[in-house]
Amino acid sequence: FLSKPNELGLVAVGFSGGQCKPGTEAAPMALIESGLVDQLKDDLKYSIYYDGKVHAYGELMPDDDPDYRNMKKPRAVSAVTKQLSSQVYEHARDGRFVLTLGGDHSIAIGTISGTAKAIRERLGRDMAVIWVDAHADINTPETSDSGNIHGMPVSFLTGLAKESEDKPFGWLKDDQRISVSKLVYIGLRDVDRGEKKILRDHGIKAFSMHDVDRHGIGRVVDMALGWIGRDTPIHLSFDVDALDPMWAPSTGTPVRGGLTLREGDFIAECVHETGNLVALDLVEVNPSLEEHGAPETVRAGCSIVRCALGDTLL
Ligand code: B3U
Ligand code: MN
Ligand code: MN
Repeated sequence: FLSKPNELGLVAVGFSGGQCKPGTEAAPMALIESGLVDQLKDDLKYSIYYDGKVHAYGELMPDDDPDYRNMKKPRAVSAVTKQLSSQVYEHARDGRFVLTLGGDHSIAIGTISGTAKAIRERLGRDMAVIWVDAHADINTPETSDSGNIHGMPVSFLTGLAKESEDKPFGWLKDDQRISVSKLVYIGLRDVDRGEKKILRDHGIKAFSMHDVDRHGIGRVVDMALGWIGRDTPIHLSFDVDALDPMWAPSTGTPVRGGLTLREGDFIAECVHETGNLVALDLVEVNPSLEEHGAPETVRAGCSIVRCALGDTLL
């Protein structure tokens, strides 16, 4: 699917408006400063297309951003993700792999809509999404208790939540959406009641930590990839809180009982091995929380990215 398999478009998104805790805007720089880009260039031999900026999208911030349909900061998140969507789209349209460093998980509204559209145009195919997370992030504005949009991106991306043209997220069109049948979760362990109903009602494929315990990560990944099917382009959206707080403590909503770092790396390695990966998001690293654990969390994030991009143990 990648017409230029060694070309990597990098987008650094310093945005934290999809939830209430400041700090995730500092993650892209922390990941880059810890040597990630140099490793992708020097060790994994990618040509990197990067504008050298961490985008904060300050120019897009509305003066006034009242709650709408129970969403917090709807206009800011809508404007940022719309802009990000076209940045990601341009890389993917040109046949590059797209790596997006977040930022909170609301930014996936931008990244996935951008790749979905580009892949449709280039290949006439629907893309699959593997969502690795402690949370399902599939609340609609109405089912969400928190109003935080980072808990809603999947509902907008699948069309479970929609808006009219002139409203926040009204820019999102069908050619930028994904099908619920092409969505697979791994790592879930903190899913709201309303979200459980959505997953059930739509028959969405989800592997919780219970499934990882029962079958082992090897079989879970095989089953997830089997569900997606061969020769389907894959966008991997990796929330660092999928990892146990032991490995990734510096994140907004840590949940105990998560994946080990090796299990996270293994998922990334296997998805790389399919040869079908077209884009990766790494989100929710927050270096200002549990600061003693921030270097560890950043290292874990870098490790996931390297594995997804083809780093091997041997
Ligand atoms: N499901 C809750 C909590 C949450 C979702 N994503 C994160 N936390 N990181 C919500 O706010 O929708
Ligand atoms: Mn998430
Ligand atoms: Mn999460």
